[in-house]
Amino acid sequence: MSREEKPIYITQPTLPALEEFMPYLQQIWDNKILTNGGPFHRQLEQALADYLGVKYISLFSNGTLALMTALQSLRITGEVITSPYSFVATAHSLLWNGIKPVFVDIAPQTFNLDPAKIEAAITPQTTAIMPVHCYGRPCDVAAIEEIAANYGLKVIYDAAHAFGVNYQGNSLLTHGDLSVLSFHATKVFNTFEGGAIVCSDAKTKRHIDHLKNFGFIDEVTVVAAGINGKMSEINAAFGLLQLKNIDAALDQRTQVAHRYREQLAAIAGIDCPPDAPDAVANHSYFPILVQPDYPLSRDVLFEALRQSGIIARRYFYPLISDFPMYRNMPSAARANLPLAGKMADRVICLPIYPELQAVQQDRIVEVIRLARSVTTPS
Ligand code: T4K
Repeated sequence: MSREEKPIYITQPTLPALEEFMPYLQQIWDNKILTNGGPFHRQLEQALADYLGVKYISLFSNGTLALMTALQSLRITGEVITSPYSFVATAHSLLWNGIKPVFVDIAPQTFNLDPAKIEAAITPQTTAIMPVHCYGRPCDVAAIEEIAANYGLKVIYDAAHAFGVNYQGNSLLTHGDLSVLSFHATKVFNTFEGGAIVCSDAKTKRHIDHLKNFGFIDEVTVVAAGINGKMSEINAAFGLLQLKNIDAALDQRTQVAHRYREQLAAIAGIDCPPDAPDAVANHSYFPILVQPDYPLSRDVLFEALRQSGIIARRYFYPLISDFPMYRNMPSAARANLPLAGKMADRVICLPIYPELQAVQQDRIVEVIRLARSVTTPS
């Protein structure tokens, strides 16, 4: 990396001009409602439900608390089938609820739970499936829902990556009992920190809203052991402003993704998994697979990128099931998760975000092209 070249991170949050946010702050300062379901909170819930094409949304202070509350709201206990190929929050939300995660392998094309392997993992203790739409790529929702119906299981999608993804003509978030979003700084749509639960009926939303506010239904009545998961007015106001620019941001991501595809197609040993059929992608991540016919290993290429100031990430390596709190579980054995293991060992997520410039992309692709001649450090 030359001295004038800045590092390129896997992502950079899209931010509006600061002046545009000032009027929102002024309103908060004027009315002094900072949290607990204020006007911006209510507006953002409605605006997001409209934008995403879903019935109900409950905002949260982050995606992890939303996942934990989603499990509480459906009274999930015992064992839950989930993917090892995800961010740790997926399985941590289960452990924090005293639920045992049962890891099932992923399918080759989707990076998501392989429905063909789910049934074998169901036991009398299984109460739910928590699949992940990894990188925003749709799970095989039809197959998962059929299994859930046959066995009387709930389905909670970890849709942290799936903001704005459409599948077969509808929002991907309409599938399952609940879907959970993250609005973290690194996500397609961010409110600094934030998250949400999507549901399809008013009663469930009411219950979730009680749970995220300590279980209060009025000043003197607590109906459940709830938690504090509320989004603040600053985050909600920021979300409203962000929503104005989201379509442009998604378009820019699409252009970045197309450019990578065109340029990387010529490099042997680098595979770009195709976008899912029937889906309008959000290009939240751009995973490449470093295959055995590429001259360097994944980790050597990853290092070469770092040395050139390109801070790509190996999402999702290590697998969740390899972390200490999970690795002794029988379902965590690598032999049970061959495909997830293979992907975790081969994947690199390249930088992708709306402001990523063509020259920066050229620089990234050039490193991948030239790294072929880099000698492996001993
Ligand atoms: N489920 C799934 C499937 C998830 O992927 C996640 C979160 C969750 C659930 C939980 O949702 P939240 O509770 O987070 O709402 C990041 C994010 O922290 C995490 O939200 C995300 N998944 C995960 C995939 O990625 P790190 O540890 O890799 O982030 P970090 O801090 O290294 O940031 C990555 C890069 O982004 C930095 O190198 C620079 C850039 N960046 C980051 C931040 C925080 C910025 O430019 N500005 C920033 O403010 O986990």
